Amino acid sequence: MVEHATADRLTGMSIADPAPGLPGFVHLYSGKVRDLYAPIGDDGRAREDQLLLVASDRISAFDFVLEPAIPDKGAVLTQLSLWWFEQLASIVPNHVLSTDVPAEVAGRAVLVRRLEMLPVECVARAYLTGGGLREYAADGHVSGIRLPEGLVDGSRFDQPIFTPSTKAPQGEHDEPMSYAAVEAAIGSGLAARARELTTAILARGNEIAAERGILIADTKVEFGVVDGELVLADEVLTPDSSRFWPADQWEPGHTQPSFDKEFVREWLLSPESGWDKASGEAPPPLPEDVVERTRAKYVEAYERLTGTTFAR
Ligand code: Q0Z
Repeated sequence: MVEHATADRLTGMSIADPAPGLPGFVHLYSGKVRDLYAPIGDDGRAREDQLLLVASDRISAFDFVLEPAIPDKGAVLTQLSLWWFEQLASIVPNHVLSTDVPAEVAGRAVLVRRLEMLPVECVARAYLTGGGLREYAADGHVSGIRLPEGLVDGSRFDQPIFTPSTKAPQGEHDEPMSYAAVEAAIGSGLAARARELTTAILARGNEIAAERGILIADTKVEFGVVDGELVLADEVLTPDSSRFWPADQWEPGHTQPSFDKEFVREWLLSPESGWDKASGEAPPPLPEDVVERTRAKYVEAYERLTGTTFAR
């Protein structure tokens, strides 16, 4: 088989393969922008205790995966997530085993401990926006938490709130979950710990990011369970798992510009793109300058947060 294409079963035509085969690994699953593999063990079978998480350069917006890819996005997000795991190590242990990965995915893949994952998306919000804002507008509550009157899009909470959601199958949207439903799903002890850790991760993340001119409006984290204790898994505090906002443009009362996808969304919604969001059609390919400026935003987020240069 060729490396970056695969034959279509019916037509025999070559089609783009978003998750090429990796020697020594079995492909398990691909999300919109990431791919999951299992290493093949000495016995020639897929290991059940480890996973390889591979971040691609693909970018999504308005629920579409766009073309072309953003060069280095996968490496920037992987390196940022690894940096955050270190920053958070005194708060929570994590799933990372090794960054020694095949050359094809160097810098954008991590070998991790395969865990029993909580069947809950653990979301914390430090600012009101998105789905939280929609819930608040309906009845003044978010995830069952009564909030003060008069909040607007972009308002900051005194402290992050826990707003868990269901893990929807691919192609469907996560639904808000009450705290009682989380307790019923995983038990009250793990629910309390998940709430405590998720909000602590966002609070600490914002302490660090604020010094570097970035606000983290909200974030989604995933936990596994080892010996009854929570272990932080997946990716953490990246622009794909969180809303990053430029601090100097924060102005409650309207939608805040997205740190990373601002140029992409602006161009797609502009007349220049010729795309009608309501049409249901796939968006047109991004122009080179939008790709380049978007790449620069990911690199800027990485460099501002970590205080180090991103080496390609
Ligand atoms: C993460 C995902 C994808 C990357 C499963 N340590 C773990 N143990 C068990 N399962 C997971 C993890 Cl991180 C796990 N995902 C989400 C999908 C690429 C991550 F396609 N799914």
